Amino acid sequence: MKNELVIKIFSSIAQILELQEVPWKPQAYHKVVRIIEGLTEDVEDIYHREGLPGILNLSGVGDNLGKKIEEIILTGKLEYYDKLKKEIKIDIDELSSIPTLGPKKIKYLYAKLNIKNAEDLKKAILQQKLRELPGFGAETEKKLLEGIAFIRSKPKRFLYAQALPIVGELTSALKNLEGVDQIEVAGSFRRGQETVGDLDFLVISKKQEIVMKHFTSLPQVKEIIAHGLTKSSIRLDNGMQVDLRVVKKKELGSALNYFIGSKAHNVELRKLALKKGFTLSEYGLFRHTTPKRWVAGRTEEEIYHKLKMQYIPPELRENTGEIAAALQHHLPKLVTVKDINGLFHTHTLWSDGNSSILEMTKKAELLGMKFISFADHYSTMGITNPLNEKKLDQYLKEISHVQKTSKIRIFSGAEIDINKDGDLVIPRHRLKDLDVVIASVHSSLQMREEEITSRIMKCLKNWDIHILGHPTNRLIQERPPIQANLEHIFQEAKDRGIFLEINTQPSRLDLNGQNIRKAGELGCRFTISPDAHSLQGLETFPLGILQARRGWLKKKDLVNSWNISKIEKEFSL
Ligand code: DGT
Ligand code: CA
Ligand code: CA
Ligand code: ZN
Repeated sequence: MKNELVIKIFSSIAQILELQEVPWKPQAYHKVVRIIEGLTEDVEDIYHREGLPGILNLSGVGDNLGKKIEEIILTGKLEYYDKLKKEIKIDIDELSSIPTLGPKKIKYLYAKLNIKNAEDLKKAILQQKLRELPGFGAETEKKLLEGIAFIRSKPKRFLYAQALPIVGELTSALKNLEGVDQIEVAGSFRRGQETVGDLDFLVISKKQEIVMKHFTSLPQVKEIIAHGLTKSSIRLDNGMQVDLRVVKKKELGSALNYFIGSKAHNVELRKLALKKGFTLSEYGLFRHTTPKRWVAGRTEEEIYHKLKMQYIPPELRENTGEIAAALQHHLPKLVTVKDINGLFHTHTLWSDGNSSILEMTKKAELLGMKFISFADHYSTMGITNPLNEKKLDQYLKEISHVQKTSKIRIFSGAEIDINKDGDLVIPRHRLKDLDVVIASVHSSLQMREEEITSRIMKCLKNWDIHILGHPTNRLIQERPPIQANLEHIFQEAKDRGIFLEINTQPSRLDLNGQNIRKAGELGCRFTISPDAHSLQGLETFPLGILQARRGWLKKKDLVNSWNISKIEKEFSL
C-alpha cells in the first residue's frame, strides 16, 4: 500500500521546488499526485503485476518520476527527497498545509522574520510582526491564525478513496483463507462516508483461532493493538486501524446492522424495537418475553422487515429522518452506479489535463459510458495553460473531429472562472459555441459571506451557465469551504435550472452528502463530475454516487442518468 506515501513525498517535493522557484518541475509532481489520488488500485499492486512499465503506463507519469515511484515502492523512501529536505530548513509540509499560505509567502516570511514552522508563525502573529510587512495586514494575521487553529484541530481521518484499495486488499487476503465463509466490511466505510476513522470487518468462520492468527500476521501489519478470539485490532503501515470480528452465521445480519452503524442510527433503531416489543443487539432481534426468543438476525433485511419498515441502505443510516421514512415506506429509490450514462467535467491536454480528447473519450467508452463532456479550463489567471479565445476554435474543432469516429456522444464545453466581480471571464457571445458551460470559483476564496454569496449569485443570475462547479471549494481536511450562503445559491440554481456539481475528485467530494440533501429538498438537480485530469481520474465517478446516495438522490435527480436527447434539449441555450 504505497499510494499515500508517494502522494505525501511528491507533494512535499513539489512544495520545496516551488519554494526554490524551480520552473515546471513542481507542476510535474503535482500532476502525478493528482493521478495517484485518482487511482482505485495501489501503485504497489500495479508494480508487482506489471513492473516499471505498469507505472509508466499511467498517463502522465514519465521516466524520471516513474523511477522515483519505483524507488518508493521498493524501499519505502526516496533519496532525492531526503536530500532536498536537508537542504531546506523550513517545515514546508506544516506551513503549506495552512490555508492561504502559499510558497511565495512562506519564502518571504522566512527571509524577513525567520519563520520556519507554524509555531514560529503563531508567535510572530501574536507579536503583531506580520502586519508591518507589505501585503500582510491585520486581516491576514487573523486569517493565518485561524489557519493554524484549523490545521491543529484536524482529526486524523482517512479519505474514503484512501481506504478503498485497502478494503479491497484486506478483503481478498481474508476471503480465501481456510475457514472463512464470508467477509463483510461495516462501519463508516460501508456507509460511504467521505472520511473513515478506522475500518471494521466482520467474518463468519468456525475457525476463529486460525483467522485471527492470519489477520494479525498479515504483511501490512505494523502493530497489533489487540489479539482475541472474537475481536482483534491491528494498525497498518499508514497508521490506519483495522478491527476484525468473527461472528456466527446466525448473527451476521444483526452484527452487520450494529457495526455498520452509525451509532446514532443504532440507538434510534433499538428504541424503536423496544417500543414494538423487541430487543435488538448485535446478537439478534429478540421477542421481549421471558425467556427472550430469537426472531431474526441472519440478514439485515429480515430485521427491518420484522420491525415493519423498509430496508434502510447503509448510506442513509445517520439518524437524520431515515427511520421515520422507512416506517412510512417513503424512502427514496436511491441512484446506483449502473444508472450513470455519461460523465461531465473532464480536462485534457488543452488545459491542465494529461490525456488527449481521443484518449479520454475511449476511456469513457471503456467505462461503459454513452457520453462524455469536456470542460477544459477557460481562465485568465492562475491555472496553467488555460483555453483562451484564440485556442477555443482549435479545441472545438478537435472535439468535432474526434466525434466523427467516436461511438459515444461528445459534448463540448469549458470550465470558466467566475472572477471577483461575479462575471465569467469569457466574451459573452462565445458561450453559444459550447454545449456545456461550467462556472467555477478558483480564486479569492477568502471573501466574506455577503461578498462571496453575491459574487456567485450574480454569476448565476446574469450568465447562461449549465453547471456550478465544485460549489463550496472545500478540500477535505485541507481547505475549509467558502463562506457562501449555500441556501441562497441552491435556491437561485433551482430557479434558473442550473445544475449543481457533485465533484468526485477524492479530496473534493463537493457537494457532499449533507449539502446534496439540502439542495435536493429545494428541488435542485445535479451532475456527477469526475473533474478528471487523467484517464484514471475518470474512474472516480462512483465516489460521487455514494455522496448522491447519502444525499437521498434518485436516478432522475442526476443528469448523468438521462438519455442523450433529453440532455441535448435541456442544455440548448
Ligand atoms: P469511524 O470509524 O470514526 O469512521 O466511524 P464508525 O461509524 O465506523 O465508528 P466505529 O468504528 O467506532 O464503530 C463502528 C460501528 O459500531 C459504529 O458505526 C456503530 C457501532 N458502535 C460503536 N460503538 C457504539 C456504541 O457505543 N453504541 C452503539 N449503539 N453502537 C456503537
Ligand atoms: Ca470505523
Ligand atoms: Ca472501529
Ligand atoms: Zn475547477
